[in-house]
Amino acid sequence: MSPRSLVLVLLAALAAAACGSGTPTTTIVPKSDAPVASPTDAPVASPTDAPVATATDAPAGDTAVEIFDNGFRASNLTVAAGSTVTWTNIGDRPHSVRSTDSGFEGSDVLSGGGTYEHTFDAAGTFAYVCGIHASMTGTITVKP
Ligand SMILES: [Cu+2]
Repeated sequence: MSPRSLVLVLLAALAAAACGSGTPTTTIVPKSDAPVASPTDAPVASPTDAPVATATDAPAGDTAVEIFDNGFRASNLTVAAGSTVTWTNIGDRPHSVRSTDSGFEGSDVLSGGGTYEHTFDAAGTFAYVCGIHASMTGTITVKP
């Protein structure tokens, strides 16, 4: 009787081990879904870049920058000399546009819905930052 009990214990242990190894196999299945999500994100990024390229190609004209919580979109914008750039705060928090190197005047604090515009006549690179959130930075590159 004792040897048979040992056999039963061993069989039970093997069965438990089999169940244990089966669980990780089930976990791998959801991981296969992750790569599917990545390709979905890639096409989304491409259309976002497209409008920026279009604005870059525009000879001269108004260009919009969105201020959201918390960042500038597009954060790096290239425009032609003579372009008027308009910043619009689409977020809920107050933000501002402060020239990093005094290259342009900059705005007061803009509450939600507030706008600020500046016409860039001279070519150059104009860095700016939110006067409230130092992590919010942007650059306007003006081409002649
Ligand atoms: Cu801000």
